[in-house]
Amino acid sequence: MAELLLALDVKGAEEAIRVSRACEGELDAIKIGYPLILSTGMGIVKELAKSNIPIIADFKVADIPNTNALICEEVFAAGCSGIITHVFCGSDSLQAIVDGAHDHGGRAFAVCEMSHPGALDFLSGANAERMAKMAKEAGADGIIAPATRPERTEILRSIIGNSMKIYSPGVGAQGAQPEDIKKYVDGIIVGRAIYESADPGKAAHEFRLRAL
Ligand code: 3DU
Repeated sequence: MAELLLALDVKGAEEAIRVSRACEGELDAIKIGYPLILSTGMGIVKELAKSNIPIIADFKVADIPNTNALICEEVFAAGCSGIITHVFCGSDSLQAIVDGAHDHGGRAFAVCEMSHPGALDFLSGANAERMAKMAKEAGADGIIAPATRPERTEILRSIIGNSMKIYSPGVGAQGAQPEDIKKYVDGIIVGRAIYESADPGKAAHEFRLRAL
């Protein structure tokens, strides 16, 4: 059984609140990223968190340790309960995110392999496997691995074991189906197939059932 995370990549507070309200009761977490935050500011986090749903900041952080620690301070002060970071900046940068999240009672997730075709240029294969090992060693709470390549996510699962979570984007608009990936992961991440739907609540309900 996999959780359902909504990738709320809409623009503007009004649309974010409309979609999140429509999906209330169907979601395990909301993932926010640059499209929403750049259009609304971080104040939207407290608004979304009013319905007691965890908010995960998908900022794919990729910087030096000090900057990463400063980013964590802002993300968790704003009310997020998780943060997503890149791993390729190295173990010290990754550790700053993991420690920054844990110091604030939050969770840290590491992007190991991405779901789009261009991921095969760098964020896949041996690089992804190495980053999964690094994420485990750093004490990350989980990794991000692709629903579009279940066979790769299965390999990454074998590296990190069952005590870490895997959240998996690529379901819906990018072509993967919940049934392809649910047995390897703890949660599926769905964006456009829910928020662009004429009835986001119904779409979320259907994805939730298919992820069971
Ligand atoms: O394709 P969708 O609209 O379902 O959105 C997928 C979300 O997951 C989106 O926020 C994107 O930035 C994020 N994501 C990936 O799609 C692929 C990754 O490897 C990591 C994050």
